[in-house]
Amino acid sequence: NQPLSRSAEQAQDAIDNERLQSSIAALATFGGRPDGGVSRETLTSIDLASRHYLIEQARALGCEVMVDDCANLFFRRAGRRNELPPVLTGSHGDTQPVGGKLDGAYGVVAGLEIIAALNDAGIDTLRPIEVVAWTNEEGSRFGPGTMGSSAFVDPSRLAGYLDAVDQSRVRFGDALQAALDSIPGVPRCEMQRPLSACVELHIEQGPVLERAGIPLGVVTGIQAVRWFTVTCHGAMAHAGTTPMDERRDAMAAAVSLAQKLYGFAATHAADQLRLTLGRWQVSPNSVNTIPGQVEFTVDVRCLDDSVLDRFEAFLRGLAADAGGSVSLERFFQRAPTHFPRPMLDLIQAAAGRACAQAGLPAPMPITSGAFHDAMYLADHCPTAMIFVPSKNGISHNAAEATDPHDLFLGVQALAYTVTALANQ
Ligand code: HGY
Ligand code: MN
Ligand code: MN
Ligand code: MN
Repeated sequence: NQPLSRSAEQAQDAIDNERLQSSIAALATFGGRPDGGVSRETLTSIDLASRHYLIEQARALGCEVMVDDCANLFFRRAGRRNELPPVLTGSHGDTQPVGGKLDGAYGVVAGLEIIAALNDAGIDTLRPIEVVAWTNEEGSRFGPGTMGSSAFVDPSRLAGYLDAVDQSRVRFGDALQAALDSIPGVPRCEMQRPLSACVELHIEQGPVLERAGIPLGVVTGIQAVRWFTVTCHGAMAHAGTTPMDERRDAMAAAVSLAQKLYGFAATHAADQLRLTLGRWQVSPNSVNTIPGQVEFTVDVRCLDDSVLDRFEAFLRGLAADAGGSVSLERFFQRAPTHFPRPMLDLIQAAAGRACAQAGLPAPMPITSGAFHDAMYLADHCPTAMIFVPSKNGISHNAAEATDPHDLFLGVQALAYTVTALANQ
């Protein structure tokens, strides 16, 4: 298989680090913040502007551009046998409300850099290669997360997403239609299309690789995740006149419920259960009115799904014991994902070559604490991920950063992997 790995090696060696770093910086200007972070929530006008920019970049590389019903953008480089299912790489284009330059964006830019490198080196591949920018991976503006990739894999999910609303009551379906209308010249493509394989390059967003001093991670899987909305119902009343024992204070109820959930998490620290009560909405949110309603979100994760079953039973028990004053909705649930061994072996070889060439330690296997679009693609085709370290393990924070050389190594590893897969 000399020609196969030969062109994979050529692709790896053709990655241009300077062009890569400047492409990352250019995409980061869309929603760039004074503190160095990026605020580019899904389908905002800033996100739509970044999509126009990516379309221009892809067209300048000779790519065909397509969009599907969930506004997932695909940038396609033809193969010798164009009718064969493509190899897909890329990631999500949206960020957290206060995000960084790399979460998602790095994988999209990496895909375009690989296409530029293949063009430079005059390498053609048997199969087409596609780079995707998924819609709404974060789930921070409209819940749940990974809407684009989950709908691509199972289009029947899209209808259930359309009525999700953001904090200003904008419907996802309306934002989606506006996004599609904003790129009239881009042809529509089918969802659930056959893919021969998918590889996503992403920052680790945690401290493991950095603490181990290892520049690349072979992602073996992704932990389970569930999201809930908990709503505590009380009665608005006057803060000054209402005796403490005559209140139905929704905040008092929410705080006590939250404490019980943190208590559950503390007793399951050994299972590495992770609990985040990230978004709170108080109504009427007035300094001198007893809250009539408090709604908060629950993000709970664990490698072991049975621990999340126990958490959910505990939470539902608390709601049931509250005599109708607590309502609960689960709006995101994903069991653990495991990537297939043959894909892990290929990534180990690809990443291993990049590290060896740089005189750096070999890649290590790592489970992802963050969820990714790849978790749904794994239901659709052979899928895997490559990680680079995050400085101080920080992400979902403006200070998110990765050593530029690690970013370069990651794209080299991805280039080998994608090119090898596109020649199989
Ligand atoms: O929340 C997550 O795990 C992903 O980074 N959106
Ligand atoms: Mn991400
Ligand atoms: Mn994220
Ligand atoms: Mn992701």
